[in-house]
Amino acid sequence: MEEPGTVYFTGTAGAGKTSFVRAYAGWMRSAGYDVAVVNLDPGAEGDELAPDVDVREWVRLSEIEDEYGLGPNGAQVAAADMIALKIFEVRQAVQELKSDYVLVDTPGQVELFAFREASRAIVDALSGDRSMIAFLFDPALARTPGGYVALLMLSSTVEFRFRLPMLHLLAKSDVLTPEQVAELLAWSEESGRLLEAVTQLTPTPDIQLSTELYRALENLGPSTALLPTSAKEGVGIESFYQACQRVFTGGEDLEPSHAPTEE
Ligand SMILES: Nc1nc2c(ncn2[C@@H]2O[C@H](COP(=O)(O)OP(=O)(O)OP(=O)(O)O)[C@@H](O)[C@H]2O)c(=O)[nH]1
Ligand SMILES: [Mg+2]
Repeated sequence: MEEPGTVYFTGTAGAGKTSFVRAYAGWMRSAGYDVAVVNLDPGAEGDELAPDVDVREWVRLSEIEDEYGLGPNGAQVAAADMIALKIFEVRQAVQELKSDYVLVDTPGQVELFAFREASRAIVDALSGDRSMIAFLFDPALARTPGGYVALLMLSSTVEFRFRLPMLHLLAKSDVLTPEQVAELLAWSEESGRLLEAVTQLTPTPDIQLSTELYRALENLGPSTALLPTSAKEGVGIESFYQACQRVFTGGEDLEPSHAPTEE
């Protein structure tokens, strides 16, 4: 059997990861795709995601906080180590579903997820050859040039840590005006537009640092264009699917008989 196409959804706390996974899984299912949703966030509250495999069955943040007297961040660190110890059970649960696609919602604190060795062990165990990361840009952070550069740095760090192909999504694009969305797209697509914005709009004391950071990113090579999405309004979902397909199969559909409907 061909390996499933696995997508990890990451981004800063509250960027919209869980909402997007939910909306995307709903769209995929209604289009006839066989998809499994995995919750890797031991601190997730609520069950609106309705994951098929839920790491909270093995490790729950609230229980770790109580048992070890830890705060939320200390508990997240301990939880990542505990999940790593259980990861082969989690992997077996995912494999038993035999799904064509696996969508993985990750913990809110991206820095805890990205920097811990345990997370790398977790991602390594769950990833086959067809795995990628979707990094969600929170519009509240992305709309200033300095914030946008900072998110690019963060996404590059995540890409560097996990060494998987990455797509950049602009989450919650419905909270921005069309002009603001167009400006962010220009920053992501047109060489020099972001630098221009950084030098023109950043408060003077921050210009040099933002410019240097921008240049460091530029030296790493071109980054992927930003894809505007909205879980709330169902924007960009099909485009995201197509972008994933290009990463997984060079554009081929896994199930041509289940062609998705137009957005
Ligand atoms: N307007 C709008 N709000 C959204 C959208 N997606 C998510 N939100 C809101 O943004 C907040 C955070 O959404 P989540 O999906 O929980 O984000 P998350 O990244 O999973 O959050 P953590 O796991 O806590 O880091 C919630 O109040 C959502 O209702 C969207 O497309 N548009
Ligand atoms: Mg979440």
